[in-house]
Amino acid sequence: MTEDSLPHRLVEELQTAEHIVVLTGAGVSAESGVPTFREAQTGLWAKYDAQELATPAAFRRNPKLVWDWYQWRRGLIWSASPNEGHYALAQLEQLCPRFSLITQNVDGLHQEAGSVNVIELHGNLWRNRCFANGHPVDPGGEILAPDTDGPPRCPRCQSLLRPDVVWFGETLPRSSLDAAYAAAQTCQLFLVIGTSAVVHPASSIPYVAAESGALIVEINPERTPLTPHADFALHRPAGQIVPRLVAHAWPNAHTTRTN
Ligand code: BV8
Repeated sequence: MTEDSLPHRLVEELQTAEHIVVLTGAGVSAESGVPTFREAQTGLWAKYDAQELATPAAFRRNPKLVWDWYQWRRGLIWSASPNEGHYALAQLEQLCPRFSLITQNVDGLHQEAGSVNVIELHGNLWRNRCFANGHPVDPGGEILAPDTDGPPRCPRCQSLLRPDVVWFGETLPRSSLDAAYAAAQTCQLFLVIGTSAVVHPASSIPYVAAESGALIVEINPERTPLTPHADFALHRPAGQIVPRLVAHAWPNAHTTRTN
């Protein structure tokens, strides 16, 4: 494949697949200016490893530190907008007969771009729940409050609030994981976009699709452990390549973007 050409067979597969499934990771939000999970954290957070902060133990040890880390991320994402890759995936959902979007991201940018059927494996950082009992607490103005003296308390049980995300060492929501595996087992085309493909159990889902006979497409500027197993590996940024794939497969489709 030259720098600019797209594999013809891939375009054909997009046009003929009954069910297309996409699994995204932080790389899909990179072109929106949201740092990926493994990029060196900036500023205050440079000395922390994200993987150390996104754990129940870290929250128990220092709830204010973890809460402020999420407030910092919320601020970054608040000022970010979906990019062309997000919008192209929202358009793809409208164009193919059956579509499932599975995301590891917690930023909500897929939904903001217009994606409807989104399976959030790791939750969503725009929601809160209480640490002790999981009471959902609709975030009010505090969602973007600057550094406070730590997390607010649950109005029902007074335990500390935490973001409604899945931390390392916590199990994923059963319904989301079951839906993701079911989609992987019934699709003809599985696109893996913007993920380092190392976090379990999300990283096992493409292999379930492959075992069920789906074609695997990886879109990532870097190689990952999945690359050798992909039928197509497009080492390009998602925001560049996904809109081109959609435009080549559906040349007469008009973009549905409203802004
Ligand atoms: C669990 C929410 C039961 C929080 C996140 C089996 C083997 C080994 C380890 C384990 C295992 N089973 C469980 C584990 C432990 C652990 C795990 O997987 N550890 C890893 C590090 C080995 N898993 C868990 O704890 C899971 N729970 O399994 O429960 C259990 C528990 C303990 C032990 C056994 C069983 C829970 C995992 C969920 C953690 N929560 N997020 C928050 O966000 O704050 S994970 C978080 O990290 C993200 O959600 C995401 O999933 C992950 C980061 O991955 P990526 O999205 O891929 O992002 P990353 O930065 O890594 O890569 C970005 C990629 O984009 C790069 O490849 C880059 O090249 C590319 N890119 C950059 N720019 C672009 C681009 N691509 C395209 N276009 C661009 N422009």
